Amino acid sequence: MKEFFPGIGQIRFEGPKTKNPLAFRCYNAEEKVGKKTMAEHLRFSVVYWHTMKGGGTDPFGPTPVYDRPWDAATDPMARAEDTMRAAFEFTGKLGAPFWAFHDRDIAPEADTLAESNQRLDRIVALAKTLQKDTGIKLLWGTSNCFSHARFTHGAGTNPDPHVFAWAAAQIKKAMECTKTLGGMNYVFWGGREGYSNLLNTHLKQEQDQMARLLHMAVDYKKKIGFKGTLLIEPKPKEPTKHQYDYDAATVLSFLRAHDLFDEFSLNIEANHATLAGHTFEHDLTVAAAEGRLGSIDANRGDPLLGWDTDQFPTDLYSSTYAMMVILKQGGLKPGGVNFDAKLRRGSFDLEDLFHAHIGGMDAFARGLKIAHRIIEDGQVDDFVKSRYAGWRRGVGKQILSGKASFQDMEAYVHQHGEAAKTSGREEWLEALINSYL
Ligand code: XLS
Ligand code: NI
Ligand code: NI
Repeated sequence: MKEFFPGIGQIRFEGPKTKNPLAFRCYNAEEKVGKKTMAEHLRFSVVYWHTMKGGGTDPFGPTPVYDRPWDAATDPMARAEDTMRAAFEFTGKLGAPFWAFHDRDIAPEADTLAESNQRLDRIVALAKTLQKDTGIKLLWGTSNCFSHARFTHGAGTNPDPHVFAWAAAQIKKAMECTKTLGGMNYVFWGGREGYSNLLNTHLKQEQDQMARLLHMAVDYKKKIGFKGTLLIEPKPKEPTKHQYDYDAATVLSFLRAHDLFDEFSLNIEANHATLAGHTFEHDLTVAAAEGRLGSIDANRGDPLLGWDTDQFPTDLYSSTYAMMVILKQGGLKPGGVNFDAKLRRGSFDLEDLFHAHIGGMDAFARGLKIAHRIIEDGQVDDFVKSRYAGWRRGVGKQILSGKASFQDMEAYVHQHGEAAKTSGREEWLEALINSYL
């Protein structure tokens, strides 16, 4: 069989001292951290769209800069099959246990829905065989309802129900494909589900439409017996000026308002959280606080560039804070750490793909180990626990039980006078985190 990454073998753990750029320094799949192995904690996933289909293009250079050997065939379906084989070769050599795709990444769209679906069936059959041969599993599937011209004004939120029907039909098929491949989750990212100008937009109507689309998805999931988790991936903007699934808090309240709360979890992406003016750990914490953190898209933005740069995650603070939230909720399963990340335009070699994923996996493996130690040592948690101690006794307990009134509070203040000043100890805590790095 044709090899797409000749000269690159299985990537192995060689430890922190290795000089080999094609080896892991920290990620050691079988090594235990607490009760689980690193592989079980992290559940790494490779994305098809950036890793296999990315060309290094940008708005000033729409022609691809990357030459990929799997793009050589002239027939689009032969190219799609080569790409799928290359994806499994790459993911296998990297040692990542999962992958993720959009319908239109794996099979190019044809002139009619029927033909497009036939193309998908052909490629999904190949993917199923490759999954069986390699043991690599599908973390999630999704539908691209944002690239085609018909989706210019949105998919589920389009002013034209004809376009809504297209989105629903595409999602129906993508969910079937995900089920066929044993996918553990199905993701909704609302690419153009938002608006660019309120003057031409009926905001309430569009949000009601979106809720209908999600209800249809829930109904269809139940109808076909798809067992995966439905995930919504918040993002505040880009490509629209304002996206309706702005951030974790917005999506959670949308789900509640539309009677969808029990049916969905969230897929939190680092660069989307920062675009929303939050930190990654903020949105993870908001989702986890409601028991709704399902999976993560691991990447990072660039503070000097104001868009979704989707760079590979290499920041140890960020991976440590993220893993603290994830460990405290008992892991991500059936979700995982999905590298929704791309190479920079100038990183066009095939090796760059390995370097990038290895770097991201090592950053999360280190984050995992550091977070585990921070939690085991307990100093941070003890501090937080003691900070809120007043709520576990006396008047605090009474307030939380719902038994206290404004009059009781007034009487309490009359009796106890001024409250004591207590330091929040932020500088000590930040220095403490550094001592674990
Ligand atoms: C784009 C999103 C997208 C989703 C899947 O910004 O991150 O890649 O993860 O549609
Ligand atoms: Ni993104
Ligand atoms: Ni994403």
